Amino acid sequence: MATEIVFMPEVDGSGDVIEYCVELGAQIAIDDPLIVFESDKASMEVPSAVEGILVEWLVELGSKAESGTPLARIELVDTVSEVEKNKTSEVAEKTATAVEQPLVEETAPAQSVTIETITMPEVEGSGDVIEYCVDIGSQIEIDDPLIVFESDKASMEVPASAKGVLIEWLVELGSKAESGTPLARVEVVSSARAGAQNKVSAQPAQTPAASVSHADSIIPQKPVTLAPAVTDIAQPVVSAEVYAGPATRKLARELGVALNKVQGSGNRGRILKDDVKRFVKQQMSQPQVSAAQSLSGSGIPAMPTVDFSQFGDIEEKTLSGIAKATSAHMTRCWLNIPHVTLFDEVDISELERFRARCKPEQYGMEKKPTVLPFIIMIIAKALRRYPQFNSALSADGETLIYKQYINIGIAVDTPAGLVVPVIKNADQKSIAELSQEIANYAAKARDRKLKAEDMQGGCFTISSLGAMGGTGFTPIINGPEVAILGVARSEIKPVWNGETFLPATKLPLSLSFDHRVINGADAGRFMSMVHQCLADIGCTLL
Ligand code: CAO
Repeated sequence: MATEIVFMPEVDGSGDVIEYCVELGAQIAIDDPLIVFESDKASMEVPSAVEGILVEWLVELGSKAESGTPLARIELVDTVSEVEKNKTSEVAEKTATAVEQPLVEETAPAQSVTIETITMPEVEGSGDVIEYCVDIGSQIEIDDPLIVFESDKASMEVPASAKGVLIEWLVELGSKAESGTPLARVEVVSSARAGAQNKVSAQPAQTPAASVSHADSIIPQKPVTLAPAVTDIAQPVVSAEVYAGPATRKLARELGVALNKVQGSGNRGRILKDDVKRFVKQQMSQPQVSAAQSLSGSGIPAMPTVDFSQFGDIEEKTLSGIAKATSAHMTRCWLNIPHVTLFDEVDISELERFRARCKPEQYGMEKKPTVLPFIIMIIAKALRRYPQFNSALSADGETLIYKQYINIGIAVDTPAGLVVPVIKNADQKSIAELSQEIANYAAKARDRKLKAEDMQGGCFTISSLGAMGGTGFTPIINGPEVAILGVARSEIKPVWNGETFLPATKLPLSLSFDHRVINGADAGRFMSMVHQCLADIGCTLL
C-alpha cells in the first residue's frame, strides 16, 4: 500500500504541535483534524489532506512546526488507482464542456452544482456564533460541525445539513443567531448517471471546471487551504471564557461537560481533550450533592444575592485592589487551613513599668517603644525555640519546610485596607531598631509606598488591635504561614495575690495555629514561653 506524507499547510510563522487529534492506526478522512497547532497568534486544528490510515507521526507533541513541516504518514486507502484517476479526469473534462455537449455518454458520471444555504436549526431563544469550525473552501460532510453557537443556556456545535464545499459565511463571528438564521452557503456537487437523467445539469454557468475536483469519486490531493491567514483563524475563539478547539468541544458535548468549568492545561489555558476526561473523572469521584443545594464554584453553598435597596437607600462602592486581594487571601486561608485558637492573658505590669522608665532619646528613638516591638522580639525567640511555628506545609501537604530565617509580618491598618509588611531577620534586631522599622513600615503603608518585596518572605504574623480596643479575637492565619498572634487591648485588672487584690496590666493574646502542623500541646508550650518572657522581660536575655 502506498503511503503519503501530510505536511503543515501555509501558516504565518511557526508554532507548537500541542495535541494529536487522532491515534496511530486510526482511519482518517480528508479534512479530519490531524493535529492542533498553536502559535502566539492562533490555535487551530490542521486537517488531513488525504484519506487513509495514520501509520506514523513525523512530528512530536510539543515540538515546533511551520509551513511545510512533515506531520504524519498516511497509508492510502486503495480506492484510487491511476486508471480511475484518469477516468475521473476524463469526466472532469467532459463536465467542463457540458454546455456545448448536453448529451453525454450513458456510463459517464456527471456532476451538477447547486448552492445550498445552511440555516440554524430549531433552538431555544437566541445566542452568539462564537466559533467557525471549518474554513471557507473546506469540503464538509453532513453532520460535520459548522459553527459553535453559545446561548446563556448552552454551547453547542451546529452540524452541517448539506455536504459540499463551504463557499461563504452568512453570519459573522460574534453575531446573534436563532432558529432559521442563514449560516453559510455550500456548493453542493451531486453526481447523476447520464442514462438516468439523459442530460447534465441545466445550470452550466455555475459549474466551474475547478469544482469537479470535489466530485465524490476523486480523492483530491488538494492543498489544504488554511487561508484566511492564521491570525484570522484565531478569531473563532471569540469567547474568552472558553478556549478550546472543535474536537474538544465535541467531546465535551458528548459527555455533557460545561467547558467553562474545566481547567485548561494547554498553552495559555487551552482546554484539551484530556482536561475534559480528567474533569469527568473528578466529578465521578466526588460525593453527590443534593440537587436542591445551590453551590458556588468551590462546592460551598453560595450566598444569596439580595436586593438591599428594597429595604431602604443604599450606596455601592467598589472595593479597593488591596481589599479585594485581602478578601481572596483571607477566604483561601480560612478555607484551606484548619484553625485552632489558643487564648491567654499576660500580666505585663513589669514591662509597662520598664516602658515608663525608658528614655527613648538615650537610644536614638523618637518616642517610647510600644509593647509591639517587645512582642516581636519575644516571638522571634519563640520561633527559634519551636521551629515548627517557623515552617510551611508544601502545597501537596507531604512536606514540612523549616525556614532558617525569622521574618515577622505586622498587620497594618490603612485607609485602603489591610497590608502586612515583613520585618526581615527580626531575631537580629534591637527594640529600638524594631520600633523604628514598625514606624517606617506603618508610614509607608499609609502613604501606599510599600513595595512588593516589603511584604514578602514572612514566617509568622502579628496582628495588634491594641490601640483600637477589644478584649480578644481569633486572627486568621496568613497562609502559607502556620501561626499568627493576635494582640488585643491591655487593661488594668485586679489580681488576687493570696492576701489582697492588686492592680495589674493584663494583655490579651490569641494564637491561631494550623492544626495540620501544630498540635494543641505545641501551641501551649509556645504560648507559655511568650507569656513568661512578656511577664518577666528579663527572660528575653536568657
Ligand atoms: N494595649 C493597649 N494600648 C496599646 C496596645 C495594647 N495592646 N498596643 C498599642 N497600644 C497603644 C500604644 O502604646 C500607643 O499609645 P501611645 O500613643 O500612648 O504611645 C497607641 O496604642 C498607638 O499605638 P500604635 O498603633 O501607634 O503602635 P503599635 O506599635 O502598637 O502598632 C501598628 C503599630 C502599625 C501595628 C498599628 O498602628 C496598626 O496598624 N494596627 C492595626 C493592625 C490591624 O488592623 N490588625 C487587624 C488585622 S485583622 O483585620
